[in-house]
Amino acid sequence: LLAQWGRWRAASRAVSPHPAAPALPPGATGPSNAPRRFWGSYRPHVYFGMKTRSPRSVVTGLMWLQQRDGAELRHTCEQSDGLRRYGWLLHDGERFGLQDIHDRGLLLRTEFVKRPGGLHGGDWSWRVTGADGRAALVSLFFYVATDGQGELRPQLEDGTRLAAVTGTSEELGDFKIAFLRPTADDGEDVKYSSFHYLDAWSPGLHRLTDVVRSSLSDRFVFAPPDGPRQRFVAVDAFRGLPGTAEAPRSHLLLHQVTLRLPARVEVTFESGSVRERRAALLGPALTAELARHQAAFERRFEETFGLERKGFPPSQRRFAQAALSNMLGGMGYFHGRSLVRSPLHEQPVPYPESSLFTAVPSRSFFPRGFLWDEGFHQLLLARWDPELSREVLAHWLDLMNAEGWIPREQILGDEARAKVPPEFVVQHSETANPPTLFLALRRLLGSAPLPYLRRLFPRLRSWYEWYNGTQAGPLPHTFRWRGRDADPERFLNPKTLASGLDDYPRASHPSADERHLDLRCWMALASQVLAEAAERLGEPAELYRQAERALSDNELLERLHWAEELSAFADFGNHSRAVGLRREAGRAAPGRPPPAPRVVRVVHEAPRPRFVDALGYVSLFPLLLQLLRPDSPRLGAVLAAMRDERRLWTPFGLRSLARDSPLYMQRNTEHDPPYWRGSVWVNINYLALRALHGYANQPGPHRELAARLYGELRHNLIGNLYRQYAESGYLWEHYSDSTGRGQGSHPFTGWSALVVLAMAEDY
Ligand code: 6A9
Repeated sequence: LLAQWGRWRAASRAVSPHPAAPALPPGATGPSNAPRRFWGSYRPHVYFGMKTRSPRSVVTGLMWLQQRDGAELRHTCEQSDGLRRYGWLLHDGERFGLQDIHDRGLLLRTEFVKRPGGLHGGDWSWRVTGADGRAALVSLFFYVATDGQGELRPQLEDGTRLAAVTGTSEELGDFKIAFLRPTADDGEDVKYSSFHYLDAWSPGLHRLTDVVRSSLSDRFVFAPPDGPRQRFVAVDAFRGLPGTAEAPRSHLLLHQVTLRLPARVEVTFESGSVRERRAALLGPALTAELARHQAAFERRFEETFGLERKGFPPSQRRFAQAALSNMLGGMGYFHGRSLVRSPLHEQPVPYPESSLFTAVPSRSFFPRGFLWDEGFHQLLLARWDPELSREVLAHWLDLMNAEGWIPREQILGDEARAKVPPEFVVQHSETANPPTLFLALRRLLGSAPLPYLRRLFPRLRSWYEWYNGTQAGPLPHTFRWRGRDADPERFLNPKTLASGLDDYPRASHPSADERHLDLRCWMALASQVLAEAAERLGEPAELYRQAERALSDNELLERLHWAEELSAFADFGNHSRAVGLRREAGRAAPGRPPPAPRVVRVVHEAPRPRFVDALGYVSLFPLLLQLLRPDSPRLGAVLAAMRDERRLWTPFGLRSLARDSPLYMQRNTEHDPPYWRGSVWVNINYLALRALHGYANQPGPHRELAARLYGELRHNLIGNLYRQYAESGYLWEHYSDSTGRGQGSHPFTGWSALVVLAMAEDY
């Protein structure tokens, strides 16, 4: 019985919240305590939309449709839309933003500006300006939708034009959203436009596109008095979603304007609790507000990063502004439950309901929170707005369970869930991810108010203890990522998703004897930062200092991780240096059709305990996190490997795996192309620059070499990211080590936006 009780208790701890007081006091992010950040563009997965930082927020959004054959309704950011470019060019993370969207011949500019006042986050206005070289017919759809609570009431003009929506909700009180008549640049009404509206219910926000799509009819004719007639598509009656039995949850009111461009449409949100309103935020008043915010942004950008001072030309400064702005404009507010599996659960179980305010790696492909990405994001955002960064950090720490674990990928709510294939949804409660929040915390420590730190501290300590307790390695002062791929026969090298470096080569045969160098270095950093935090708070710090000393002891580091045969630092484990993939005919069962051939791993040399013969990002960790002493006898070899073109050096940045490494650019299965096996990744290159800058500024035998590498690497990285942006319109997830071309998902203004800090030389 006791054993059973113990199991039950352990299982329930996996999905129980951490017992410490939350890092964010209750209500801290609501309209009374943080009115300036209540409304925001916190729906990074749509091209343009806003919501409030509340669990079941009323949302607003934009869709559009070019009225020509084969054109698609645009709404959520999809790579398959093939947009030439889109993203926030200016965004201050709080009050104002400007985005350009290039869709075939169409250019849409979306702008918003907020005006504080009242008790519910104030007012805001939108302006959407469209231009099109071919004066083609375009429809813009503006919508308001509820998410399980609140009430919306359509205000019709002439029975067809949705002129406004009035409403009430738990977080907003009373409000009114007005859709103004389209105007030309000079503010005059456009000559002819056509209006339609939709009033429908959806099973949830994740089905809004479907609801609109299934309400479209092509029976309409655009008939301006002095122009050609044209058939077009508009919302008609909602005919229901085929095959859904889901109960209605979202009330949707949508206003469609169809017109020839150029034209612009403005939308105003007015909060019922704003008592004295000077004038509506519209027309010339809106133009003036937008201009004022734009000027303030430019000034603050220069004060913060000094790129003009450093001599960057305007085009490169705009690139850097866009990188920062799209990270800020990509911030989301998510609410829901993760799905978690612990070793004690047979089935995944729901994690406690939680809210997360976070930046995201990619608005199109990964519009949700990722733990180790966030530490990198906050290196940049902490410079722009330390208070914002502190809030994000606190949100993440409040996701901790009773054991001290934070789930790696945050898929919260129906909209987030709808983007992820089911096999990727479940988070495993033994799986870690690099504790990069410590990286960000170190940047914030100096200016963080003590009461804030004090609230964070118990959680930081538990998090740290969780790593020490669950990711310990086979020997003292070693560490091992848990949760490597379970079925080694399926992969050339079983992946280590926990490390963040997914398919980076590790020991070929996962075992309890592995020692992972990157994790060891991350733990040295964590110990260091935790010690600093403890000292600032007057808490006992000696244990963390001891750990820091042991983990940064260069002799011990060498004994555990220096591979003489590689002349590099490395992982250790049960490893074969000769593995390959082979296509095998499936074994036919009698009387059955022959099964498809499958690819299996073959091991040509028996594995044995040894260092892993991979030279790449992992080998650099003692340098990346500056644990290697400037006078270390190994520093020269590490720098040489970095600078060597047959190994890590490329004209575009450092590649992830040496060109002469056995698994360089090898597929992991027939379906898994190489990922961290050669490409240039910006987060690690940023760490490399930071470290080189550090070594260049300390006395030591390699000081000059470090300075030279620093200059060259910075030049290469910035030059390539800028070139790729200018050519392709995007920042990318990673870059080809042979051509420099952007690869993977885009836009990716998660850690690739660290290029701004590299330009600013802000480490
Ligand atoms: C796949 C498919 C629409 C992989 O940037 C986020 C992470 C990094 O943390 C990690 O280091 N990316 C890197 O190796 C992207 C992970 C995406 C996984 C989800 C689901 C979605 O299909």
